[in-house]
Amino acid sequence: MSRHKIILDCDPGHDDAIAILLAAGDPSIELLAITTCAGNQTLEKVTRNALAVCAVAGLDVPVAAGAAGPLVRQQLVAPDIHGESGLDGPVLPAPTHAADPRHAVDLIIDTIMAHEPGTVSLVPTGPLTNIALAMRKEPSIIGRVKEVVLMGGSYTRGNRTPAAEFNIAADPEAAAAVFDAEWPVTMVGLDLTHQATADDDVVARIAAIGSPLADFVVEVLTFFASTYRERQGFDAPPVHDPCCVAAIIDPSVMEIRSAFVAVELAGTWTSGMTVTDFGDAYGQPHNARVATKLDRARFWDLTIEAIRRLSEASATEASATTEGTPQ
Ligand code: PIR
Ligand code: CA
Repeated sequence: MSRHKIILDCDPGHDDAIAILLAAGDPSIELLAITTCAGNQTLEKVTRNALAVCAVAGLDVPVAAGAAGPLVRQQLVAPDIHGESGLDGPVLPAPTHAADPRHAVDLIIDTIMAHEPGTVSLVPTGPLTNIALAMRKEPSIIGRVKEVVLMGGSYTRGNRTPAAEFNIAADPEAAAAVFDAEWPVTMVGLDLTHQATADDDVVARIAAIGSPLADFVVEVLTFFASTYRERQGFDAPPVHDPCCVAAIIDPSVMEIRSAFVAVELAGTWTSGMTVTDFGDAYGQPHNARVATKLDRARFWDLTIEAIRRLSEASATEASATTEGTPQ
């Protein structure tokens, strides 16, 4: 069976880091490229973090830096949750490879064009700036992408404001363009991702893998837990971004309903809200699939198994290198 080809457009970010690991470690996914967008922290920081995650996990996937800020608005960052580096907690290793020289928008377009139509999925887990720019630069990607499975929005309440989730609030104009385009969009919003909590049991299962990568993930989750506890009053942190990857690996991991989603651009207090009509109140055709309920046990099984597989792969590589080196 051929693997699901994905491009992960992210702003690492603790949960983005776990999304990279799930995408790289699950056997049913082919991670074609990682692109970065300013979001949780500045472009420079999130790109460095993406390269550091690749180094810890022993990944050789092209990483390209993209938009340094939103299309229209003032930049938002989230140091309250992700720290000054954007990935506070673990010691970040030096990158083992350089970023791809292309702009993220070009890497996205080139990667989509290099594969058969209908085979590449876009998985954005940060503000949608790069995706909107790529659509405008090469509109034919809209008909060529298999689907867009994005982390962002919510149909109940936001986290950046009472109305808006961070990724959409950070670049609402880009989000509006992505929802308006004629491609299949799945909104994996806070209503779903707040069910993906990393409680003590999850952290203990990861720690039990007993590898440098697992230790790194434990440090990532421990820091994320501390800020989510202090700033948001959560008992356990919701690990948002890998939920999108899980939805591609196994669609039965979440329940999904069709809806009309509009991104509020003009609201005085509601800018960036994803107004979601599951029915026909606005008389608009449904333009999105909206995730509602997570099979939490299955989600963590997939994620923990991916970390285990990556740990084994890098252990095998390390011992091959040691054996090949005269002592
Ligand atoms: C998480 C994020 C931003 C702000 C807060 N408070 C919490 C990041 C995550 O990386 C995720 O992609 C999304 N934005 C959740 O809002
Ligand atoms: Ca993110």
